[in-house]
This record gives sequence, C-alpha cells and structure tokens, in this order.
Amino acid sequence: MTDERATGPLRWIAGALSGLASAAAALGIAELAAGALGRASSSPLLAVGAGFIDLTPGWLKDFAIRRFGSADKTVLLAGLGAGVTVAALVVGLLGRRRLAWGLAGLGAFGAVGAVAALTRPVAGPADAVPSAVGALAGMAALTALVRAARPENAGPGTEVDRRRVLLTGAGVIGVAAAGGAGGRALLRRGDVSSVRAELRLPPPASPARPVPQGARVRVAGMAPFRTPAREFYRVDTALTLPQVDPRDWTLRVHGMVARPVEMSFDDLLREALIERDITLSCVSNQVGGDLAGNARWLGAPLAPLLRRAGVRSGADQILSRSADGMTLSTPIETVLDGRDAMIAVGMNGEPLPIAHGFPARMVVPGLYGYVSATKWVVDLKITRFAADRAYWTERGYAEDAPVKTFSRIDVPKPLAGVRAGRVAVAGTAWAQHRGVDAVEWQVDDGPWREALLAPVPGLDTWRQWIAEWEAEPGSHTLRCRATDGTGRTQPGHRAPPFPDGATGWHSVVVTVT
Ligand SMILES: Nc1nc2c(c(=O)[nH]1)N[C@H]1C(S)=C(S)[C@@H](COP(=O)(O)O)O[C@H]1N2
Ligand SMILES: [Mo]
Repeated sequence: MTDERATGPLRWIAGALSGLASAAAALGIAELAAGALGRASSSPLLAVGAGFIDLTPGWLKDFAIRRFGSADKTVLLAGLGAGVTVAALVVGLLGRRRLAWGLAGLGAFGAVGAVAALTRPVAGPADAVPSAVGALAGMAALTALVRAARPENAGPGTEVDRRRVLLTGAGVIGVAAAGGAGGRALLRRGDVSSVRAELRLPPPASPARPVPQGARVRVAGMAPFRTPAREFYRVDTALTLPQVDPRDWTLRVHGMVARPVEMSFDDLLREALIERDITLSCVSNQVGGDLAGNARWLGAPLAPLLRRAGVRSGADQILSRSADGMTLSTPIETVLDGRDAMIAVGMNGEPLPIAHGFPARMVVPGLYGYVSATKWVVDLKITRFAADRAYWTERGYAEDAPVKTFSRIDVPKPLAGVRAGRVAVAGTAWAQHRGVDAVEWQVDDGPWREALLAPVPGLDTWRQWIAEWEAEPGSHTLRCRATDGTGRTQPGHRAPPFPDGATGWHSVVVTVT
C-alpha cells in the first residue's frame, strides 16, 4: 500500500507522458509516410489544420487575419499543437488504466486525420495512408510503453523496471524525431525554390510607366511606394505552400467558350507580356489596416486570352482554381473592360515568390484579392454566377467586390508623442482603377483641409499624401478621408469587412507636448 501511494503520482505522470510519446511517434511516422508520398497535404496535422481553416466561420477568420495578419497560420498550428498535446496526455492516462482505451484514442486520432486528408479539395484515396500508418505506429508505441511499465515485467518485488521504461520511451521518441525529420526532408524534394531561382522571364512587350519622382513622400516612417516582396502582405488558405513546377504547369481555359485552351508555361511566356504597377488589397483589411501592397507585376494580359477562347454569351463569371484546389470567382465584364487584368508571372522584377503564387497568379486592378488574385492558378472555368460559387462567395462574401476608397494616416503613429510646432502628417490612400483625386485631413473636429498628393504612375496604385500641421499642446485626434476619381468621397460610416470591404474614416490620437 505504502509503495502504491509513493509511486502513484509518478505513474500517472509516466502514463500521460507515454501518451505524448506515442502521439509524437504517430505524427512522426505519418510525416514520413506523407513525405514518401510526396504530398504535404496528406500529413494529418496539416490536413486537420487545413480542414479547420475551411470550417472556421467567416467572423473568426476575419478576426484571425485582423489580429494576427500573415502570422495567422502560425497561430493556428500552435493552437492545434496545444490541442493535440492535451488529447495525447489524456490518451496516455486512459492507456495506463486500460490499454485498449488508449489504443482506441490513437485510432480516433488516425480517423480524424484520415477524414481531414480525404476531404481536401484535391485529395486521392492514398491521402488516408499517412494517418493510418501513423495511428498504427502510435498504437505500437503505446503498447510497448504500457507493457514496459507493468510491475510484472520488473524483477523480484513490485518495483517497475525504470531502465526498461526509459529505454522504451527514448526509442519511441527517437522514432518520432527520425520520422518527422525524414518526412520533412522527403517533402523538401518537391520544393521548387531552385527551379524558381533559375527561371529567366522575358522582358515585357509593354513596359510599366516609370514611377514618378516623389511617389514616396519624404517622411520618416512612410513605406516605400513599391512594396518589396518579403514585406508584401500574404493572405491565403494554404497551410503548406503549393509547390508548382513551371515545367508541369498548364493553364486550362474551358467552360462556356467556343475553343477551350490549354497552355504551358512556355506558351504563357510567349504572349505579349505587360508590366504594370498595381496595388493589391484584401477585403479583410480594417480601417487603418495594412493588408495591402503595391508591386510591379509582369504577366500575360487576360482579356486577349479569353477572346481567343471565345467567351459564349451568358457567361458572367471566371471561376479560377489554384493548384491546391482553392476557387475564386471574378466578374468577366471587369476583366474585359480594358483594365490590365493579367496572368502574372513576375513580381518586382523576379519570378513570383512561391508564397505569392509561383509560377502564375491572376491580378485584376480594382478588385479585392478574394475575387481576383488567384495564386498558383491552373484553371479558368468560364461560367455563370447562377451556376458556380467560389470559396469565399460560398461563405457569403460579395460576388461583386470592387476595392472601396480607402485612406490611412501612417505618420504620426497612433498614440505617438510629438513636439508642438510643425509636424508632418502623412499617409496612404487607394481606390484602384478609379484613382485617388483628393485626400482631406482634419484635427479634432475642425475644418477638413486638403493634403498634398504625391504623384503616381496611374490609376491602379495607391497614392501617398502629406500635410503640414501646426500642432498645439494637448491630446488631438487626426482624421483623413479620400475622394476617388469618380468624385465620390470615402464615407465616414463604419462598416466591418464582411461582406464586401470595410468603410469608415481612419483616425489617430496623438499627444503634443
Ligand atoms: N490560391 C489562392 N489564391 C488566393 C487566395 C487563396 O487563399 N488561395 N487568397 C486571395 C486573397 S483573399 C488575397 S487578399 C490575395 C492576397 O495575395 P498575396 O498573398 O499575394 O498578398 O490572394 C488571393 N489569392
Ligand atoms: Mo483577401
């Protein structure tokens, strides 16, 4: 009895830890299997994470993008890791009471992973294999650990053979680590970074207009006019980046067309490429938010491609699909109205970064990303809104989603302390494809004053602005609003991003001393 009480808590802890080690072995071996298959999306952890992204209600996703921005996926994976850890500890405790319960828990893990992997948009039956193999490995590990910890396996007396428990535990953790590392290494074989690094893009037949001097206002704290790729915001549902080799890439244009088209990457590069400065922005961007970036895109114009395919009357939607099965819908008339819609292959003078759609993505100036900017695009189905829905429109977001006129104060920063006297107030405004014609600013509830607009190369980029403020001591609220090229002024009414983009004036409170 005394012995039982002394070792009781320790044995509970050992039980919980054996659950953790078995789950680690399961995930490690599953990773190895996913690597052997060469399919990252079949890894149970990633498949469950991706399924979670798809099932997340819009408001929660909005919150995650708003709160964590491009780090939303790291946060999701960390949360998932925490959930798995707790579940694994429970499995260990169950397994200590009765092995069969622990095994059933691991089996349930495997089943969840398999279902998640099989329900990915581009899944095949083989995608269930890593979860199944992993669950079996986890079961074997748990069995070994529980057996090793049984007193009947110990020598004379009731002492558990600690050495044997530790050796078994070390073995299981070794298998987990080796499996995980091996799997990662195998998956890296599919990485297309080196193909991308070696790719040379042809020069544009129609180069971009030069960016005028002064497009970036000279105020410390203002972002450059052109956003470097590594600073460009990233929003997508891809938990692992699709690795699309341009040598295997094709673009299919089909559906309501007279002549379906299938083109290779080389075919695409033989088009008369255009190069344009275009600002991309996300519908999830909040008033004052930074889910926008401006880049120089190189690509094949989309309108001639569609005309060659021969869009049939009645078609009003391009349903584009990415290599990982994501779908986006775009109004056809927008693409055909003369704007520089393109299948982009280059960003800021280089092939698209993998995170931004390598080897090809759509870019349509004036539309939010979710209805236009399909990364890793491989398929364009010409269809009708009445017949087909895309990922976000299925979730209630608007089909027609032109970018709303937006302006933001970038300097001074919110809650900054500034010296009384002359203070530079500066910011960024955008109304892609309509252009920004004016930005006004206001101190407290004083009169609206015109800011000075920086020059821009065209209607499709954001526009920086600057004003000079004679700041007087005290706490002040600065506010701004833009007017677009059609003469319409950004409304003050605050609306959330759902279902077609946020509205409202941005304001910043500063303390002047
Ligand atoms: N394949 C794919 N393309 C996508 C998305 C996605 O989830 N998957 N997200 C869209 C959204 S919502 C936006 S705002 C832009 C963001 O492009 P970026 O990540 O290059 O900034 O990509 C669009 N293209
Ligand atoms: Mo977006």
